[in-house]
Amino acid sequence: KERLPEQAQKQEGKQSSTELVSVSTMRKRTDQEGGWELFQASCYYFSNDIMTWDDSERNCTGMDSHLVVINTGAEQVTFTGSEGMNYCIGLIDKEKKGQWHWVDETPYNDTAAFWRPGEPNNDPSEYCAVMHVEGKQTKHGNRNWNDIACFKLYNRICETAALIF
Ligand SMILES: [Ca+2]
Ligand SMILES: [Ca+2]
Repeated sequence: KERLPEQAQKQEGKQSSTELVSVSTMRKRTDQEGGWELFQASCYYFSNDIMTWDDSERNCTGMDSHLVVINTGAEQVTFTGSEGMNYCIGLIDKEKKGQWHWVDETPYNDTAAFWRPGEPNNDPSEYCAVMHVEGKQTKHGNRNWNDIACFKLYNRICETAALIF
């Protein structure tokens, strides 16, 4: 985890805690620096490639992280704004019973869930979750999660705690 303190120090000056960075900006920085984007208490990685949900989670854990877990409304807001892409998030209904679980064991809380209206639509084949980052807080505002078929290929956002010493 040595990269994290270094990354955190490097970016400390360039980002105030109140600044809201658009997902496009975060993604661009990830691309340019091939690294991780610091926001509040976490570092995020935006993939360029697409994978199934399982492979996405495996890829994140291989980098000492996990698919992004949305803990607060503020964190959710971080991932809204112009893009038009689907990203796997760390939410899965493993037993296909309509019971959602976060990959890091954070308790799933309906009141801190940001499903698009009408989602999850509980289609029998849809038990993995993505967020669809769409342009300019459109009609659905910050509510951009969708349950999707796990075998389909999507981009991903990995998250790991920012270690600042
Ligand atoms: Ca989080
Ligand atoms: Ca759906």
